[in-house]
Amino acid sequence: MPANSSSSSDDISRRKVIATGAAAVAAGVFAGFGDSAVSKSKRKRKSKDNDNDGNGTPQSFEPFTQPMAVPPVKQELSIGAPPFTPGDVFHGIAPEFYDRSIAEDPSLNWYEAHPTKWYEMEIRETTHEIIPGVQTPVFGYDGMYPGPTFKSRVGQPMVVRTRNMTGTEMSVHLHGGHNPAHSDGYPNFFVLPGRARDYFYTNTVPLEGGIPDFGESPSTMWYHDHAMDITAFNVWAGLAGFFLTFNDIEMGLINNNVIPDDPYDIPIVVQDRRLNADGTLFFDPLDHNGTLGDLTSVGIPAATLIEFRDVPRISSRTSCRMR
Ligand SMILES: [Cu+2]
Repeated sequence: MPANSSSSSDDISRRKVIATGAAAVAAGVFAGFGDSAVSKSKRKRKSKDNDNDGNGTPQSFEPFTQPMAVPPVKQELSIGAPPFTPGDVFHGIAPEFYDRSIAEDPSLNWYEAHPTKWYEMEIRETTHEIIPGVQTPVFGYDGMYPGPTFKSRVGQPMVVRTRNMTGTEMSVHLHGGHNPAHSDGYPNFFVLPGRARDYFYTNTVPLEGGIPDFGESPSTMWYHDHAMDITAFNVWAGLAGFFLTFNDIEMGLINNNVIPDDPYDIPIVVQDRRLNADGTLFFDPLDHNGTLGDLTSVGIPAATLIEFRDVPRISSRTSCRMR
């Protein structure tokens, strides 16, 4: 917890505010939430503000009835020649894009070896069946929940033009990446509603004591929202996806059929969620202990079934708020 986080007495007074019926107003002012169907879900509150009040997700369903939805691999627009003018958007592009020697050990010389991969991604509102037959308003990278899986190779830079089609400010953080500040998803380095930012991912090798540290460069990473004050809700509402980085050794093993590639390399995310009676996401923005879900899912939907017989390789991530 940050040093300036609320004390328990603050917490109590906040709960009194809720008890007096000002909760919806407080929640709206609290983080400048947008007026979307997704955002409205966090103003819906139970009669009690305690997550553990026993009023869990009211819908019933039979588990293990749905095939698991595997997020598709994100396809690039082009490799090498840019399909758009880099930086020609409201939020621009990192200066490191133009002077790559400050983003990478020049002796590695990867930027000439591996031409830039170019992508475009939209953050959109959509609905998703977390419970079969129940349409839940969510946010989605490319309108998907979870987002598409990026596959990259160590040393090959990427530019992801990310446009925010929602009414809420967003910031995309590549968790585990070593990236320029402009592209790192700092909480107030927003992608404002209707605007776009060119995220420049160097996929570089960090220097440890001046020496390239290859240890963590090939990695199972994930990208997720990181916007100031509303990260928890935005991730809860669907903004997370895989970002897998491979190096030459791993790619050699794949190419020699030692370890599997698509469709047998399956990233699995474990998430918890909780729904209101109308199918919207339950969320309590004033509970700084976090919102706990009572639906635990491997991938989404919650009634997921996956056949392991043909799946010898699983990448996993937990994306729960309190774990
Ligand atoms: Cu993170």
